[in-house]
Amino acid sequence: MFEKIVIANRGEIALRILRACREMGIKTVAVYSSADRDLKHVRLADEAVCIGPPPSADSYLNVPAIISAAEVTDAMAIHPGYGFLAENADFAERVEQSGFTFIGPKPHSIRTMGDKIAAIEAMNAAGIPCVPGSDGPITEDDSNVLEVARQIGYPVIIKAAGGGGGRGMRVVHSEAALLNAISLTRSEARAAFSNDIVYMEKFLGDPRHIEIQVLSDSHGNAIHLGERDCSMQRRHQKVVEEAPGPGITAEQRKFIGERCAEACRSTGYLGAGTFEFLFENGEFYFIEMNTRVQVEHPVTEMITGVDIVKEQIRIAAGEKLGYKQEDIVLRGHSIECRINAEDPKTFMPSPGTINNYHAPGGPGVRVDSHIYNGYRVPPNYDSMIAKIITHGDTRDIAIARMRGALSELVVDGIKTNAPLQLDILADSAFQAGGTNIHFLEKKLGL
Ligand code: MV4
Repeated sequence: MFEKIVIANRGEIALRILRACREMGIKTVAVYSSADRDLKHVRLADEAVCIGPPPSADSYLNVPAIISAAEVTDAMAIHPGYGFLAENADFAERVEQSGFTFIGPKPHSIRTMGDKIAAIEAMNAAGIPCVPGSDGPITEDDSNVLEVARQIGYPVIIKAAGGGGGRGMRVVHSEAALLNAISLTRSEARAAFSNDIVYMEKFLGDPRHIEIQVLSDSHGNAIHLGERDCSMQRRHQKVVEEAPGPGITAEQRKFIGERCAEACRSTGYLGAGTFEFLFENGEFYFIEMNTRVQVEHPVTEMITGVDIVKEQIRIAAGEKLGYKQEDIVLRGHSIECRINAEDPKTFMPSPGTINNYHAPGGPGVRVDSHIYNGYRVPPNYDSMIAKIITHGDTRDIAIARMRGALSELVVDGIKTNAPLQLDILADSAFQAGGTNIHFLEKKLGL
């Protein structure tokens, strides 16, 4: 096992990784920007190294600074968390070339999944159901492109191979609009991702976003931990997540979960990963794979009892998975609400000093947060300041516990989206379960 790990991230996930390390007897090195000297995990870490000024590009994305922090502290591995360098294949490669272990998949897997066309091709080959589409890049042969779209049937969606997470997409409703839409998406993709390769899929009108969590070790063992429903989102930012997915049957879970685990085995995937699907009319359609630990991993931890971050570290150290598929038994229901430092109506960021903080508690309530009384939320980074996670034997109990937890939460001095979260939880459609990806934007009148 590693003796010392560099935590190449900030905020709640850095603290989450530190807690896993502490339990495992691993020493920690925090790397932080000059805006983040007062982060909770920086104080708790065994060592801390300042890696640059506040802008992410000069600190949390500064590859040489992070690798030298590992060198000067004599660490053995680097955990990237989520965001920042977590899905940067070149970073993973340079970490390994410098003699450290990257806690995540091999650079090849990260690179394949970063190219959305290569990802779909690999997943098709591995037996994962995908959205009907162009099966590769859209060509320059316009008559062929029109024929491909006719075969798929309108509406179709044009996506950038270098995009993902909702960036670089355009829906096309008719043949008359197709070629122009492709040109526009190409130009935008060229500017945004320096890659103008685009592909086409059937556009699904009102799907849910269901994702499967997997763990895969270096000894050929892979398991799935069931699904999460992340449909409650606004502008591709998830707001509420839950596990299991309302209405997903044990048979559907086994069908898609086993295919994902088998895809991990056949592609030599290493570590934690998430297969993202659109789910419509009882069918799963693969769209992307995330090769990192995700923000919403706690809901899966709550219903499975598996510590996903500890498993990531154990797998990276070459240990065998601590679980077989039959060991994974789902218990109860879990919901996560992301608490952001933002205006609940305008969604404008609301950085500043938290002068009074009371965390909720009680049975089935977990709070993953780095904030404390007197903490100043810097304006430079993502506005998420806490995740409230509840668990109960039933979805109704998890919802009741979340409504209680949100009403107990006090964060004075800045605005938060807690009022929006309470509105969502009070909504009868949310309470019924199974709302789709458009529900929240419609509710907000967008
Ligand atoms: C789609 C789609 C409908 N049909 N693909 C957006 C994020 C990116 N991961 C894929 N996205 C979508 N792909 C087809 N063929 C609708 C979306 C989409 C979406 C997906 C998941 C969660 C929220 C979303 C919000 C808007 C659109």
